[in-house]
Amino acid sequence: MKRISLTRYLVEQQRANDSIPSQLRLLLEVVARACKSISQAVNKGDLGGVLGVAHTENVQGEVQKQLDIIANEVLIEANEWGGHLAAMASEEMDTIHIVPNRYPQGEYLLLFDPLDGSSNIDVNVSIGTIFSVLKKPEGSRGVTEEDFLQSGAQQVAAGYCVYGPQTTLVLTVGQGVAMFTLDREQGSFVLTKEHVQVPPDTKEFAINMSNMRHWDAPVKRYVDECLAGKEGPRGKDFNMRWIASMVADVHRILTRGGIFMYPWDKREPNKPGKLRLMYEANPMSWLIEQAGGAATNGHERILDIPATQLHQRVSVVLGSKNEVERVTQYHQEARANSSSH
Ligand code: P6P
Repeated sequence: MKRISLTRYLVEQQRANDSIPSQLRLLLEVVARACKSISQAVNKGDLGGVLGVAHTENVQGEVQKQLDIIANEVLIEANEWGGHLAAMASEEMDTIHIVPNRYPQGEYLLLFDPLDGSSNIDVNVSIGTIFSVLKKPEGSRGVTEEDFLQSGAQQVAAGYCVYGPQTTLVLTVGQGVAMFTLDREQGSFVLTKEHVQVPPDTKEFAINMSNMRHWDAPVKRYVDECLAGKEGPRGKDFNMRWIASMVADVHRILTRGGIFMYPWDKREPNKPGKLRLMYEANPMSWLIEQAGGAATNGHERILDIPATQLHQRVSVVLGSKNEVERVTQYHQEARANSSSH
């Protein structure tokens, strides 16, 4: 494969598929540059004096790490002057950030989790930035939070940047998934994989096992069958991984297959799940689907779930298609049984 830069890839995609209007290409290059800056701050670690907590809380009531706030500011500052965005939304901000009047407003909306996996920052485990791009609804004057409340199927671009042994940007604009590795000598992202495909079957599941006693029956059934291995109903042994960084777990699945689950559990019955729909589940689900995998909340396709709140949460089951379909089928069987009693 040609080792071409992100810029050349986007220009050639534009020429081939007309799927990347120049304003969207500009936006994606700005986001990539912001991820490069975040990577440098993350890589400094203690040397940069940016580890540890910031003694503030975000809208989720989670203690913020200094790097959470730094990453959020890098993305805001990088994106507000370019004229391609109308507004931004972030896990770290209560409400949307409208592009200030001193800059021209564009037609795109950018949503992001600036640094996902924060519990791993201080222990030098992979973390990442997740982003999603929507178009501002036609004809709406100004921009409001309601403009962001679109289903994941409306995304025009989605991706993440994983800050691990390599810094890798993973992106889709609806023409499949491509991966770009940061060449630190050049200071540019270089195409290292394209037409990424998730194997439809897997022997590797990812879930936080410490929550087992709180799971709903279909999830318990699925995991019990994996643990039963060769002698059990699946007739094969399974391996388990849980990095507690969605970006790292999804990157592994895009690279070698697997199933990732953060399901509803009975600890907080009114909370549909832990992960956020708009800037975690939707972008990751589109990437997985674009790579031939599947993503549901146990019952329905995540990308079809209506958005009602900016920070709404959702149950997530995503990865190798045949395994996601099995878990979803177990949920449907359980629902059918409960309604027939
Ligand atoms: P737990 C990180 O905080 C995150 O939002 C995802 O990146 C990750 O998959 C999940 O939460 C980890 O949650 O409960 O295992 O710490």
